[in-house]
Amino acid sequence: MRKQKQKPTEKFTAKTPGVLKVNEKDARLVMAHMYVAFLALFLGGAAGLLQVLVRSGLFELPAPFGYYQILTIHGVLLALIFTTFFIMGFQAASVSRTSGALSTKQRIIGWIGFWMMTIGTIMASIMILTNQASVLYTFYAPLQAHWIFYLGLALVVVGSWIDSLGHCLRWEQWRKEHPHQTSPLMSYMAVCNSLLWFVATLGVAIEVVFFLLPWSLGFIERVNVLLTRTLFWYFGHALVYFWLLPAYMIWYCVIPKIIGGKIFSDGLARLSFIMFVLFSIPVGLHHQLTEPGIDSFSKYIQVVLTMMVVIPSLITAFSMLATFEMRGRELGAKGLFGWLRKLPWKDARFFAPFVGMLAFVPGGAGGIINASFQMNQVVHNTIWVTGHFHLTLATTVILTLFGASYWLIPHLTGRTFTSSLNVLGIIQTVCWAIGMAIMSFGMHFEGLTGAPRRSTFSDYGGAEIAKTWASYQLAEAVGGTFLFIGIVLFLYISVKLIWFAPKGEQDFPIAEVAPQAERTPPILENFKVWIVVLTALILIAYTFPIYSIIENSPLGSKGFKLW
Ligand code: HAS
Repeated sequence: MRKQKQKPTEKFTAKTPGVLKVNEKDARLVMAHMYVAFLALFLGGAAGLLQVLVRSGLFELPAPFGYYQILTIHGVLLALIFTTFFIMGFQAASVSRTSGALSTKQRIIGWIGFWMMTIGTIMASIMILTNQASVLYTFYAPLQAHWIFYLGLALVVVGSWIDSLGHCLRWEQWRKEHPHQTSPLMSYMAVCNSLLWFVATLGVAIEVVFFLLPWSLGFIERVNVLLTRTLFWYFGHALVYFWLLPAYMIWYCVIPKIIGGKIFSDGLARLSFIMFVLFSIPVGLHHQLTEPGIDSFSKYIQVVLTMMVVIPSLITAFSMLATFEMRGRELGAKGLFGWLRKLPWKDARFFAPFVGMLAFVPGGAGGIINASFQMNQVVHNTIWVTGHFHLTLATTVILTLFGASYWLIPHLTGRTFTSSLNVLGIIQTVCWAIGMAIMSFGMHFEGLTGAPRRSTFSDYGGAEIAKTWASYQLAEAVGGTFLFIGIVLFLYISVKLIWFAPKGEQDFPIAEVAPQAERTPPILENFKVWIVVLTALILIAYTFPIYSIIENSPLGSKGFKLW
């Protein structure tokens, strides 16, 4: 019992001189991103709580607030703003820690990106709060928002390009300083994610700049709805991997260190990241499988490519299990699953991401169901899909980012993750797991009975089936309440780690590669090759559908016409 009360993070805390730390000026840049991210998490989480209560009929929003307005706040602040700010900050910290401090120029680039994103966020948020942009996080036409909302989002995207440019430049500088050497894995992964982000956001940038913005300003009378949706989903599915890859960075590079082990294979980790770069983007049509106006063959090609993007996740599952097993056997584990007992269950920095990994088993399986062409017809636009992304994004990714915050924040603020905060971190994770199990599984089952997503109890009128849905929605409200408590707990721990925890040194754990791992093939670092392959895949997947959407739309019926 006494043993259990030991400070769980003590043995991992780097007290030795010469430990690689994130540079102080870089730390300030990273923390600026974190402040905005955490504020967005609080407001978006509060909107989420209101939403489950309204959906279940337990609460009525006071005028002038509306359900779609609250849903937009929830989606935009959590799915777009919290994630982008956290990821940009996390990438800057990872590059600074593994490639070395950012140069003054690179840091200034980071600050410019940060301020552009922040101004954009304020603009978009004001429009949502004043009910002039209740268009949900997907902002599909023909729903129209105030032009300031679109401009704000455009600033967030361009700001993130500038921000991540700094990360890529630092990696490039490292390569020049260390010719013929394999670059640090974590920096390489940050570059992959930045490349994926840049290519993916081109779709949404075209949608906003050439269509939604001129339309909301009254410069053009109407937009081609199918075209704008297709441009959105060109971006939208890669967006989910932009969220996932930072979690994978933590799984591959940090978790092995926390458990006292080694990275199973550097080459395999890089291969899985390159596969994400290649296959994340040409798959967006799997969000539009039920939409008329896109031919079945194009949809089929993208369904096949979607199955390709499952492979790097299977590689990751294999690598993680291998890392766990190797470490377990080192500690004397016997039998097929004996290694499970050797993992540091009482360390929140491990426990939270591990629960995230577990959630990805059903979450990933649900994704494969979604992507399975005809099967998509059963679940599309039902609340099953909401259940899917609460398991993947809101559990796998978010719990991993929470777990990472427990060492990242104190590392940056010069404080320590104490044993009492660690206990709170474990409670936070359990609270999240219980809440998500109730809410997300409720959503999956409710979805299978046909319950639509983005609708409230009152929308169903007196429909008989609504009685069945009502009990699921009650369960979802209970789950959502647990989740809100989880957010408050996480923010409490973060506030402690930023301002109040004891001063000290907290390690930014980075594992070494296992000595028996194969040498990393240099081709994996040759981005020129991968950009050519990526361009070819995008052209194969998108040229025909985009051409035919424009040609066959009512706007294009008298010839090839965009507007
Ligand atoms: Fe998805 C809809 C297909 C992954 C997020 N997805 C969404 C939406 C979001 C989202 C936000 O094809 C809704 C968008 C909207 O608003 O309309 N998704 C997939 C597929 C995958 C997938 C094939 N999605 C994600 C991830 C997300 C995410 C990741 C966020 C981070 N998704 C779809 C489709 C739709 C969709 C359709 C449209 C549905 C519709 O009709 O609207 C795959 O990438 C999943 C592959 C994953 C795996 C799991 C591998 C398991 C691992 C865990 C290892 C565990 C360990 C521990 C090591 C195959 C890596 C084990 C320990 C033990 C003791 C066992």
